[in-house]
Amino acid sequence: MADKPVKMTVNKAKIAIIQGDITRQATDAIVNAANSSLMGGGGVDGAIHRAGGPAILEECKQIVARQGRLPTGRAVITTGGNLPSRHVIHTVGPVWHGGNKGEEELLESAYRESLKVAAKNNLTSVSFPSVSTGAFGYPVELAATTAINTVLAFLRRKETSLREVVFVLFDSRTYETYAKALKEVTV
Ligand code: AR6
Repeated sequence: MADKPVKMTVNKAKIAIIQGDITRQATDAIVNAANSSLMGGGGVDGAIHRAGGPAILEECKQIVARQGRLPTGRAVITTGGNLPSRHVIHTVGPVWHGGNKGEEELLESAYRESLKVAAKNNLTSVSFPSVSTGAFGYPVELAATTAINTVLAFLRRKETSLREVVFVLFDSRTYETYAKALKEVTV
């Protein structure tokens, strides 16, 4: 099951769900589940900075010097450094506080703003990790539904440069949860 990609087409774009390491993805951009400091961290953030090298952090520092910390739900783009993807889109998902602190809207915003940045830069393909469901504690089932619905709504609303959106899930439980969520919207 885990090696069979789950796919769906919307407008001219394809959505795919795969299990793997996002730092190995060769889409135009990969999305980083960062924090507001943009100074790196653990989880997927740490993996991206390790694999991409110092050029990414350099650009993050310049962004923070220019515009301050990145608010939750927003996104910025940098080089991909040594990664196979040319760019990294850094977004900040919400910390889970039980669900009554605007978490869902903030998670929607993180995905939507990342897609907007990708489209604005004329990118054709972008990969997402499961934003907020690691250190930030967002329940995976809820996050998967919100992530997929937000991407679908964005792609349905208007045609953009985007032709491929890939969710790259690290562990099998997260992969299965996203695959189920995509299959549920298909029917
Ligand atoms: N490829 C794909 N997914 C990955 C990878 C990878 N190489 N490594 C981890 N994941 P997290 P968050 C998955 O904690 O919850 C950082 O310290 C992981 O298994 O990376 O948004 C930041 O600096 C999980 O499913 O991000 C922030 O401070 C998912 O990525 C904070 O953590 C997200 O887990 C952000 O927390």
